[in-house]
Amino acid sequence: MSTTAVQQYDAIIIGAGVTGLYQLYRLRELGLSVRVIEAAGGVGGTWFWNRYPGCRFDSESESYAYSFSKELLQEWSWTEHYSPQPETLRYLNHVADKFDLRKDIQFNTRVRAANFDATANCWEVEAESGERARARYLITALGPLSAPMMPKIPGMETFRGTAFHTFNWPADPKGWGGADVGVKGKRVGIIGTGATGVQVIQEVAKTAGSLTVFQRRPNWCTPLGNGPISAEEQAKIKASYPEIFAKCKTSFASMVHDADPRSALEVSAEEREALFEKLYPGPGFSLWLGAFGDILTNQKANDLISDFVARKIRQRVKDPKIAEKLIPKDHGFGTRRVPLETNYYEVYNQPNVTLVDIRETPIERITPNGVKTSDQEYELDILIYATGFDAVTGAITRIDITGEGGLKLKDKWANGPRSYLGLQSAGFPNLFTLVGPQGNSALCNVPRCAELNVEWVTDFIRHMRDNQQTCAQPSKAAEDAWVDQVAEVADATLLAKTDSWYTGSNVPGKKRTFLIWAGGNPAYREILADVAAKGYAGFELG
Ligand code: NA7
Repeated sequence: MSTTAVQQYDAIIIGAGVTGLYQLYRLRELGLSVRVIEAAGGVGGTWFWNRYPGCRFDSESESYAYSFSKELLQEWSWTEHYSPQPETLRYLNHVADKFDLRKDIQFNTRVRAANFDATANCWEVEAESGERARARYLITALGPLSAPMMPKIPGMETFRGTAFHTFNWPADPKGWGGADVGVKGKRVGIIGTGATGVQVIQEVAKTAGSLTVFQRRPNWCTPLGNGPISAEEQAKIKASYPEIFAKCKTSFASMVHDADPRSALEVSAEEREALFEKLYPGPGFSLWLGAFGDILTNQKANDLISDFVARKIRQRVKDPKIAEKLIPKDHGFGTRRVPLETNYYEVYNQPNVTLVDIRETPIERITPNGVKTSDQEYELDILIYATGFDAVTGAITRIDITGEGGLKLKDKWANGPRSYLGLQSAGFPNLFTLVGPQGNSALCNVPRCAELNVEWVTDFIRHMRDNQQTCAQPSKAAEDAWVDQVAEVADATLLAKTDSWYTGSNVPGKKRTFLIWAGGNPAYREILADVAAKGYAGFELG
């Protein structure tokens, strides 16, 4: 972007993470002039920011790789089955270099606003610096979890130690990971026990003098089953990429795990227990995605698996009182995102770790010295907020997006997002929201659903060009029907009944609504293909 002349492009992509990089590659291939605008100082999105110790994939590394380049697949060797953040960031930088993507990316530039100019049929994007640029197509590639959320606790600004959100963990100036913030021997507090908290707690507990975990609600965590990839496994992975990606295409969450099609209620207790035992150690989401198909739709089936995982927690945590605090009582297994772990529960057997249940003894304020609950003050040197994100919609609505007739996207979405296919919203022509709300973004192995989104949008833009069309937006009827369908599909699951970031209920004041397509990726893929085959049915093209 420029402060002098307003630069014009065919497409502007916001975000240079996994999705944005691939969209840039595809649109450039199509011959479009493209500008990617990125707030960070480098590529990588979620992997650029989340540099906290313990941050790693919950997807199998090989299933997370970009699938579009055979050469890339063969030259890159993942070292662990669940890649740690520094390696993933190195991978994404390798991709950016290999395909010469950086030349079209403007870093350190945060988009403040985007306005649709109906007369010129184009979007004008404005950065926080005041710089502007214009393009026919505006594509958000912001990721579902990129708007970090700090809690509002009285006194936060008075804390004299070091405090930050996990998303903003300081970078190691000499490497791809996080800086050593001096946890060793120190008094550390962590607020939050979601997937992030569970990862960082295990690492910090290794060296902290004392670690106090402030838990509001526990989650059901299961073993990751990580390990190094041997030379033999590496060769096998590289020889079987087509099968790996084919498998992902047919699985619910675009992962290598497939649910057992039987009901948990139709098999004997012994058979059920044997399957749970087999899947519990991992790898990855084996138990969540590989157990019986009805555990996320049938309360009785869910009770059985929840009871199994509760027993595992009781076995692993020595103090029965602490074990009970770590067992969720307000939701069943898998109805919120399952954090994966290696020794999470054993951490609470360590003498340097304290679990504070803040529903029993709420945090009253942050003091200059630490955290004051209704029970006592915990003195801390470092306070880590693992408090999550304004997920799925937050990163989009934080940008002041104005469509036709002055319509603001955040006003339109005030009662929940409204889109067609998760990709466009009526009144916002030529704005595409990749891995956005009501799409397949977050119940998915992100690169797989990102590739699906990117390839579909690229084909759509090609179709428009080939048909001399310059403007696309969904009809109101198509959008209304999709909003209803997303709700209906979600309502058939136990996930919609549970408070989580999937429903937006983790954000104070956010309208509770299921934010993502919960019908699985094979169905979503089919719907997208069908819409395209019918000449982009449901879209108004002009
Ligand atoms: P999550 O899963 O939203 O977890 C956030 C955690 O922070 C969770 O335990 C929250 O408790 C807790 N939290 C949030 N606000 C507060 C306040 N105000 N006080 C105390 N505790 C609070 O975010 P993550 O970053 O762990 O994971 C997000 C996704 O990233 C994850 O699912 C993966 O897909 C990757 P709560 O449960 O709301 O009671």
